[in-house]
Amino acid sequence: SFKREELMQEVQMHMSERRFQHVLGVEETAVALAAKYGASEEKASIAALTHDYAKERPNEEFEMIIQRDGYDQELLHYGNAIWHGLVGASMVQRELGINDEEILEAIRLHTTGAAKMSLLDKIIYVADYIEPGRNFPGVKEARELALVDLDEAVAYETKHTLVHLIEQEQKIYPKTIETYNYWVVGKA
Ligand code: DGI
Ligand code: FE
Ligand code: FE
Ligand code: FE
Repeated sequence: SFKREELMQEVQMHMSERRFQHVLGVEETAVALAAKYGASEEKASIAALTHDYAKERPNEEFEMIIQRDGYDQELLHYGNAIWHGLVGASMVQRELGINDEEILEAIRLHTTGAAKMSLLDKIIYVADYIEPGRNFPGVKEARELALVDLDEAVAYETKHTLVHLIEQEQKIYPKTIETYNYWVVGKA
């Protein structure tokens, strides 16, 4: 069975104290959402604890893995924001021995979302956005939506993240657009 303390220690060693506190906030939030919406609380805990595991790895390491492991080479035009989940999931698998495909997929999708998301994917995506340490205009509305309708919370987060990225003239990853088209514009 799942050794939470061991996993926490391993994660803590790979990041700043500030980021580790974020991870613990995501875990608390994800487990609560799992209980509310009927997902596995254990999977929510593991996915939350590991979702930002790779966030402090050097760019060179991501670039090496993207070139070595058959990822779309277009990924090289992005950066840590996109790599730490999508590519980071492979580091979680290799280094922490987590082989549960539902958990790995939730880690892969936690930054960009996707049109097709499992309940666990949505929980991690939303928990990352609303954990107690987050403090930005709109977080209160996002927290309220998450308690009422998880899909509405996904849509809210997606729209507001995209607006923010465009205001900053950041490069938009195609998966982020896919998420917006599906969850904000329409599921038809
Ligand atoms: O890792 P966290 O800070 O907890 O949160 P995250 O993984 O959800 O997001 C990391 C960053 O990625 C955040 O600043 C928003 C940004 N992001 C999300 N979608 C895109 C993106 N950045 C770019 N350039 N393009 C995207 O499509
Ligand atoms: Fe992240
Ligand atoms: Fe996020
Ligand atoms: Fe995070």
